[in-house]
Amino acid sequence: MLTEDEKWIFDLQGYLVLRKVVSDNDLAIMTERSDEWHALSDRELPPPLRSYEDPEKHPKAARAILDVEYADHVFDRLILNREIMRIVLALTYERPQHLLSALTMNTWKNDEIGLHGGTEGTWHNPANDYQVADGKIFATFLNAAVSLVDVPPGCGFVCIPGSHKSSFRRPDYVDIRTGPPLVTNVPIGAGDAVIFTEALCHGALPWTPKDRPRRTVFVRYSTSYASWSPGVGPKEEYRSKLSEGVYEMKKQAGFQGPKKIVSQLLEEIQGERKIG
Ligand SMILES: O=C(O)CCC(=O)C(=O)O
Repeated sequence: MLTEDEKWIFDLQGYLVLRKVVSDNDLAIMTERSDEWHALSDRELPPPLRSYEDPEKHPKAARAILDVEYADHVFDRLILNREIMRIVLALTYERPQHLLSALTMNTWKNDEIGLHGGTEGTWHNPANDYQVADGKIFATFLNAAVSLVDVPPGCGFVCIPGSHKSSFRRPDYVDIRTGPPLVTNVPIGAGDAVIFTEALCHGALPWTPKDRPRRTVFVRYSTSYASWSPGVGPKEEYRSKLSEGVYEMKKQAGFQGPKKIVSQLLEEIQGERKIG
């Protein structure tokens, strides 16, 4: 499902850039929803939406609104986006679980996001693992950062390419502003996605445009049997708000056989590829 070039790039860098994974129509709906919900306080959000950190208590933190897939089908659809799935299915050996989607807004007033992740001290962590064997890549915790806006150079996602394989402690003087060749900024366009292993050391430069915010949907997946956090899964009381496929994608499952939705996706993606 990954091309040989994509395998080479992902293994070398720890991330891939996917161009135009979201249609203009879905982009417009997501942007409208983002502006609508980010204008509300946490108390006013339609349940089960909530912020990762309450903006009243953490006014400088970029606000991430969680569980948006329960409130608009456009975010449910994004979880099973075929281009993202093509990569996630391959990297999890076809045993994925959707963990969390976060509709995030960064303005010029928000704090930067320091470097975090990386394998320093967490090598052999099964919940955030990275391995290569038999010509295949295996990663147990993935993040697809789908941008709803054009991100200019010097803003947004940064990472240390290759750090997902590092075995040594990062020196304290290396930070988000260190720049190339160590720290790479990945500016992308509206509708593009950066998909990365959370084992990659990454962060974000401050958003500088004052006339518009950065809007991103971070869609996180793990393997369905070695999950990053306990107790994640679909919210049963809101089950009717999800498509059947997303409901199943959110469930924990063993490694013995693929989920029904995974078999369907594989058939569709491989079928599309053959026809294409
Ligand atoms: O804002 C960004 O691009 C970085 C986000 C991040 O660090 C994360 O989702 O783990």
